[in-house]
Amino acid sequence: MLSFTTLFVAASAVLGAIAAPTATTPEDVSRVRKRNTPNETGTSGGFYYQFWSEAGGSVDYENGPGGNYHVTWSAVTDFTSGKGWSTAAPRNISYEGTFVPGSNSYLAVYTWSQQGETYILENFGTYNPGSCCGKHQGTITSDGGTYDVWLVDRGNNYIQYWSIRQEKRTSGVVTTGNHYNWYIAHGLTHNPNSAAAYQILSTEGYESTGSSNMTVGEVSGDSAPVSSSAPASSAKATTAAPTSVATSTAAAAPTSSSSSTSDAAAHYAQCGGQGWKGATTCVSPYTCTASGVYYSQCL
Ligand SMILES: *[C@@H]1O[C@H](CO)[C@@H](O)[C@H](O)[C@H]1NC(C)=O
Ligand SMILES: *[C@@H]1O[C@H](CO)[C@@H](O)[C@H](O)[C@H]1NC(C)=O
Ligand SMILES: CC(=O)N[C@H]1CO[C@H](CO)[C@@H](O)[C@@H]1O
Repeated sequence: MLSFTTLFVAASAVLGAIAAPTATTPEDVSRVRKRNTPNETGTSGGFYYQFWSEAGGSVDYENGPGGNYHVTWSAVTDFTSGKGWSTAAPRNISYEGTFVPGSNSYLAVYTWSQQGETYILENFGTYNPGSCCGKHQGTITSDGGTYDVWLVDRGNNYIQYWSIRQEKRTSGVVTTGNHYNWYIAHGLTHNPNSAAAYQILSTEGYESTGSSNMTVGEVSGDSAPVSSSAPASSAKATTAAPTSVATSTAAAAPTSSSSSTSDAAAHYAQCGGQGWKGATTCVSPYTCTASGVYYSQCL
């Protein structure tokens, strides 16, 4: 860990000096579309996961328990990875963890389709993808923040919508319907709810070095929340270029902190509301907080 940190600091110093011109080069359409053939996909801890990497640099992706995944990368060309669902919906998605983005990396609720992509960007590195080549569409106020909405036309009718949160964060709830409804009302040609091949909390690195350890979940107003207590089937995908630095994963199975608390609801999970029959207490240190007659949540 120490050597990785040292390496990361050194690498980001170098990238900081030289990365600006290349980081603003948008990915071409053919590269983006290739994401439809993920190098690895499957189910882990009750969630769909997706890992895709273009050759170049090294990436080490590992599924953890429940909605957890962990990824480290070094001088990659481009990769996307993360956990979520194999179809998109206007879900309320919770996430929390650590994100060390380096120069150009994205932490986003991400959908992919043949017609385009949507990024609800919660955090990113020194490079803001909206600054490159998009058209500003307006702003969305949601989940305690303000998002700048950008449309990026990749050509051949391949459209990206980006919601870029002004207040970067590494945990919270994303009310995706607020974004998708806005996009559709403003002329998005593909409806992510029906067109997307998957919807994940994505950690993406593009010509950068960094690390991310995230846990995703779903907050639902009318059904039991997805809990992250299921024991993990730990799957691991690694790509490495010849010159890559070995990023060893100690692969210590994370302790399942929520499995012993089946009577208490997890962070962000529902814990009350009219008609609610599930847990009404929260795991420490969270408090059951009412946000209306129909819904209380562990915050
Ligand atoms: C998402 O949260 C909003 C309130 O923030 C609620 O109105 C809506 O019903 C929720 N949607 C789902 C699918 O749980
Ligand atoms: C990811 O974070 C969780 C929660 O802090 C921790 O238990 C787990 O060990 C971490 N995983 C890795 C691979 O560092
Ligand atoms: C590491 C690896 O095998 N990466 C491949 C993932 O799939 C893309 C095509 O979608 C290839 O270009 C990469 O080489």
